[in-house]
Amino acid sequence: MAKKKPARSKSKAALRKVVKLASRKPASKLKAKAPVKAKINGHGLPKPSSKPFGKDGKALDGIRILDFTHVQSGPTCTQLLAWFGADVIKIERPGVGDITRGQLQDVPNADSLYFTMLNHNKRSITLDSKSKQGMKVLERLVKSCDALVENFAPGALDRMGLTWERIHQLNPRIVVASVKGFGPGPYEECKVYENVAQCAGGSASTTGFRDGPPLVTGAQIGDSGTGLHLALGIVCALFQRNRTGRGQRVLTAMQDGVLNLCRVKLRDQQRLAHGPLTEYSQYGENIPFGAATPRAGNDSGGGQPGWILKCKGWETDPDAYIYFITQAPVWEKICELIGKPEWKTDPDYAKPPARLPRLKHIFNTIEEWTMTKTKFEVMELCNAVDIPVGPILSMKELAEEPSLRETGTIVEVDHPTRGKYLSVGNPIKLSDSITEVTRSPLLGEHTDEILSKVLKFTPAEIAEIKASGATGEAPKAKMAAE
Ligand code: CAO
Repeated sequence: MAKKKPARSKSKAALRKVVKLASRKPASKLKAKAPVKAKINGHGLPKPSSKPFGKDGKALDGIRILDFTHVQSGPTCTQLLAWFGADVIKIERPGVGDITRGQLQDVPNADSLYFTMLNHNKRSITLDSKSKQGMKVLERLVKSCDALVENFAPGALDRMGLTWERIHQLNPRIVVASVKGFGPGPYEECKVYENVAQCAGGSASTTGFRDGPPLVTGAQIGDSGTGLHLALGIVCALFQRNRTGRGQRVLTAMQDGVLNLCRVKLRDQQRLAHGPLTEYSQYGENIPFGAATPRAGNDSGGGQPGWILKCKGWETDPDAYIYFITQAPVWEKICELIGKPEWKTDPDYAKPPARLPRLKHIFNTIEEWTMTKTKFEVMELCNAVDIPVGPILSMKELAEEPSLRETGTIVEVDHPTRGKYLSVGNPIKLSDSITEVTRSPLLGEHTDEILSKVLKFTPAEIAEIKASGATGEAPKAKMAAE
């Protein structure tokens, strides 16, 4: 039997073509043999756009997301993808929608800020995924999307009939991305909300004061933090798909996401085996360490001691405080500023190890100085000499901060039923993919256009889908006839 010639690898052929193109020279210079580059970064890419930055579309143009998310973690992820230009189609249960539409409502009969601030730039279709016609629409969506994103309770997608195997069979190129509370293990079946994740991921046990109970933080590291992790996973999976041609599953467990953000506390857990954590104020207070990383109050998580100090007005303003870091290289400047020049040479204060056992006294002394100034005055005086400090900014102050408006980090959005409101815009700025924040969709606002324009159902098919009640209450005449 004749030996079959091995098929030439596609990637090798593509590479050869690129190398050929890269080494193409004007005819006048073709005499000398052009050097062949083995592999160049960005091979296979089109030539750099000549359009001005910000005028050549968006990073994720052409990517369509089947957004089966609700509450906060999943919607955070899909909102980011939408801000980068993906066409995000949010599927919501007819008549109800994402439960957050009606949670913490401040304006009667209008979508809540909880919902509107997590669902910008998306389209909404109402669909009962448990009905026959609903599943027909859903399957067509699966076939036409690049990623399905969901954060249902464990097993819910499977119970709908959308197992990974089924989805992959319908569309082998689709990425299926999920947020779950826990990864595989003893808790994988559990439903999880933000604070559960903060507690299970190591944040609560390391937050708060040593002599008080564990604390949850206001930052939504379990929900929004995990949504951020998931978005990166999806973009990576889409990137890998460019090479492999196939989709894959992406899982981010909220416990894992929180633990990732608490990385420095696992660092400290291991350091405990080699002695006390000298940068923790507990050390300076001669309080022995236990078996686990303790809560450290407002101690800095890094190698430079820090603490929150009162500023002028603290008696009446709950946010008149500043975070003060005694960074070693600027210690002498700190001593000058607070009126303690003798500390520069005093062996009890001059070097960082000498300061560690007396941090409480040091911060009390610095506080005597900060209390004579507003947090903004401290900020100005310290930054002028490179001393890192952080004013405790209230949400009111942030909402009114002009520079955040200018960068689009705080945006004002108009909404047909609730009017104007403030939101946090895209915190990730790309110079060639500029984010415009548009309002969240009303429930089912885009059902018709998605059925006809995206999924190309015929008018007769759309009538059949609607009459079945799969997209909402079925038309009355039809219902009566059934
Ligand atoms: N049509 C028909 N049914 C639908 C539907 C639709 N369009 N959309 C959702 N459903 C159904 C689901 O199929 C599920 O039904 P079954 O339980 O019968 O399979 C049901 O609605 C409820 O889904 P759920 O269990 O996910 O919702 P819940 O309110 O009970 O739980 C939550 C909410 C967040 C605890 C759970 O979804 C979860 O643990 N998610 C993973 C972790 C996560 O993301 N948590 C963060 C939430 S933000 O704080």
